[in-house]
Amino acid sequence: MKIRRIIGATMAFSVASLGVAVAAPPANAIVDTNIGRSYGNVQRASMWQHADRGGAVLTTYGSGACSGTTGDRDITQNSLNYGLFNNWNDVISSAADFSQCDTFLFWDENLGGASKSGNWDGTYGGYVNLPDIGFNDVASSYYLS
Ligand SMILES: [Ca+2]
Ligand SMILES: [Ca+2]
Repeated sequence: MKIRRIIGATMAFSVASLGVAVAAPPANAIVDTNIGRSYGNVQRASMWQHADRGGAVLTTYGSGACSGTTGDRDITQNSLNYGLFNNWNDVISSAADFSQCDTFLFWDENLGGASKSGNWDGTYGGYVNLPDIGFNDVASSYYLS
């Protein structure tokens, strides 16, 4: 009789343990992401999940500095809405550029819709808070020039 009670208590404990198993991160969690590392290790731009460079960061790399003119596109990212970049669509809230690059953000994929651009030079800690310019959590593509 006594042994039966102990076994019963042990089984109950085991079931309770399963009930409080640590949950896996949600599938849509936003994580730090690098783009363009196959081209080189020169940081060209960083974009953050939250304002004031908070949360996860998306960083674009290239083989060297952007060219001195904004008449060309040094790096184009036509969509943040697929594959590796899925979680970054309509997420970016602050941004900074480096290595002579200027950032051009677009509301829609394929550089479509409304856009904002600037030389948000992060070399000495500069950045833009996108809520301040009416562009919070909307960017779906960008290019650097
Ligand atoms: Ca955001
Ligand atoms: Ca968008």
